[in-house]
Amino acid sequence: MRQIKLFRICFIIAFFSGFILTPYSCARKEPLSKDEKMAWWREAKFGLFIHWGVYSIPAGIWKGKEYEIVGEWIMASADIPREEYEKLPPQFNPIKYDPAEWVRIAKDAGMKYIVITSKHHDGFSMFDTKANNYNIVNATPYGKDVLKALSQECKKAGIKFCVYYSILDWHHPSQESDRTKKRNVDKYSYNLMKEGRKEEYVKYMKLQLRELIAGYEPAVMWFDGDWSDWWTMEDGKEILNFLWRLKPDLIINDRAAHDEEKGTFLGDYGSPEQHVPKGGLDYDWETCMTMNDTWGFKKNDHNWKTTQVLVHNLVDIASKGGNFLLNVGPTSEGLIPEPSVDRLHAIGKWLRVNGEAIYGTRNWRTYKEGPNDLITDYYDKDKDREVNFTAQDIRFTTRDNILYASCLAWPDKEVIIKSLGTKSMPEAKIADVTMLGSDEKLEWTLTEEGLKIIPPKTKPCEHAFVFKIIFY
Ligand code: JFZ
Repeated sequence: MRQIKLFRICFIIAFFSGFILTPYSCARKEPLSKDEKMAWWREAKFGLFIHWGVYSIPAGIWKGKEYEIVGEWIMASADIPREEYEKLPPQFNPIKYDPAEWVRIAKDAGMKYIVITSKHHDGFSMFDTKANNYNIVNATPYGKDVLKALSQECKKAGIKFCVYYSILDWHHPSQESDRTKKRNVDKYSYNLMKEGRKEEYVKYMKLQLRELIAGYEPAVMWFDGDWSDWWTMEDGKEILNFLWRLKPDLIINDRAAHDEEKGTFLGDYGSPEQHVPKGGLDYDWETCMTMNDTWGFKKNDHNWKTTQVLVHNLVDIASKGGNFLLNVGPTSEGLIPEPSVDRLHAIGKWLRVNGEAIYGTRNWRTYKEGPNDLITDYYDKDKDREVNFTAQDIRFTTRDNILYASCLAWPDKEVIIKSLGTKSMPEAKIADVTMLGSDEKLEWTLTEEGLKIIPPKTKPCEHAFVFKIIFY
């Protein structure tokens, strides 16, 4: 009797709560708006790119010869036959891999998301896949799913886990290198699709993408290698829709479906590489960049950008409304190179003082003031990467009624922010001016020429110095 009564009460609660919850559950079925979907990504601003695969074993050198181009391209640059490249996985045993440590390094750097290569152009899968045996679990002595471990650590740490996936595939039997192309790299860059085998490859891709979505719940799918002739805009569109049916809130970059000539793309954001677009872009974008001259580990690449250059890039990118995806190439043992770790730590130190000028900010009416610009790309290895910025070189970001003005050099005398002069911005009513990380009360006056600020006596940090200007 008592049981029946309890049952009846439960039933009544369940019945009425159904009524109460219905409107909410219906609301949840509404498709996410682009703004809702992109909210975390726009807020995040700074992420870690990881290029890791069996190419970290040769590390830029094949049969004693050193190759100029990026480490993850060694199969192409050294023109290594498949059977020979297949000897690498049995040597891949990253016993020092510590995913918790990698996540700690990213977090310490102030990064909010991690994008790791699940399969690069060499076709080797760094995750547990049933699509073939050419993967970390089945083909290496290590035998463990490195992506799974990283995704779990990211979840624990509150960092968004994201994956890179290459459409171009040098190992899949459906594709072959174009032997008519002269340079080794070109032979592979635009693979040919064997007659009648595209369907088989798309099926393979879909199986892998489904595995990635189901097993790793990536927040971003970072495609690459869509430039071969046999891959069309239509193919890209189909893949994007396939993914969004599986995971509606998945953010996808522009590299599964883009039209180089028309400058159009399908997907959520643009992915400029190794440079920061001059005035920014009028859609969501993320610059990906290396710290030295390679994505995948190269033993002899010691051409590291300084922390200062990297902080300046971060500030410049934020001032133009973009995100910064900064790369590391771990070794075949599973270690992130020390020079990378040092720089990441130093950027984190800067962000702990100045993070509020970066995270969750937008670009302001103008992104900069002052004479100098960042160098526009980093392909030229011999070019000096350091720009001699002055304290007049300022980058702006904004949130609510706050304007952040970052000086790219230490201002040892009065700073004049011209964009805020009563002539150029008569409506500006300033309530307060401080410098992030400094307790010193600042003297400031608003004049026709600009906002004049006497900087604090002591530097609160290095590399870039942020005035926080609060408007009424
Ligand atoms: C691609 C990859 O080939 C490279 O290995 C790395 O993963 C990087 C992040 O992305 O690099 C490209 C892609 C496109 C061009 C140049 C390099 N491009 O269009 O000139």
